[in-house]
Amino acid sequence: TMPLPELTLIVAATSKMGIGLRSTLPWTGLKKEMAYFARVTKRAPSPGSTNTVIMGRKTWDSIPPRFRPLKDRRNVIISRSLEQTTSAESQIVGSLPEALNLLSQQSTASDSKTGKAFIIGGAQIYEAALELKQARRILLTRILSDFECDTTFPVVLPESGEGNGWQRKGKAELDAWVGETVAEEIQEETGTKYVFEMWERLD
Ligand code: FOL
Repeated sequence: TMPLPELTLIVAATSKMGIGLRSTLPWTGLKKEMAYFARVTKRAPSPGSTNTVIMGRKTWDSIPPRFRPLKDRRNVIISRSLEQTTSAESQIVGSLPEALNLLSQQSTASDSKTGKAFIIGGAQIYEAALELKQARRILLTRILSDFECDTTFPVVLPESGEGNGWQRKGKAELDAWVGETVAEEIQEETGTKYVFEMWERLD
C-alpha cells in the first residue's frame, strides 16, 4: 500500500493554450525546450528511483519511433485497443486510474522505486488528470507566439498570479522542484519566444 501518487502535468502551450496540430506539436525547432522536457522528466528524486511518464495513445504515436519508449523513464500508455506489451520500461493500460494503480503497485526487490509521475498529454489525458485532486502541479512552457493549433490544454492559466484554481509559483520553487536552475528570462529559439512556469493547485 502506498499514498496516492502526486501527478505533475508537463506541457508546452501557446498564449491561447494551443498544444497540438494534426497529431503533432504545432511548432518545430524548439530543441532546447524539448531538452528541458527530457531532463525534467528523467531526473529522479533519489538514486535507484525511476520517474514515470503517462501518456495517451495518440501522444505515443506522435513521438518519433527512434525516441520511443522515452529512455530512462517508465512509459505508461493509455489505450482502449492496443495490445498489452510486457516490457520493463513500457506498459499499456486501459485508463488513467489503471495507470495510477500501476504506480502504487510497483517498487519491490529488483525493479526501481517509483519516482515522480508526469502526465505528458495529450488533451484528453490532461483533461482526465485534471479531474483528480492528485494532479497538483503544472509545468507549463508558455510559448509567446501564436501557432495554428487544433488541440488545446483544458485549463487557461493567466499570464501571472492566480486563476481558475491555480497559482503560479516563483523561480525558487520551480528550481527546487525540478532540481536545476531554470532560466526566468524569456527564451528564444528559431525566432520563437517562451517562458518556463510552474503552477500549483490552490486548495
Ligand atoms: N512538455 C514540454 N514542455 N514540451 C514538449 O514538447 C512536450 N511534448 C509533449 C508533452 N509535454 C511536453 C508530448 N510530445 C518527445 C516528442 C514529443 C512529445 C514528447 C516527447 C520526444 O521525442 N522526447 C525525447 C527527446 C528527443 C530529443 O532529444 O529531441 C525524450 O527523450 O524526452
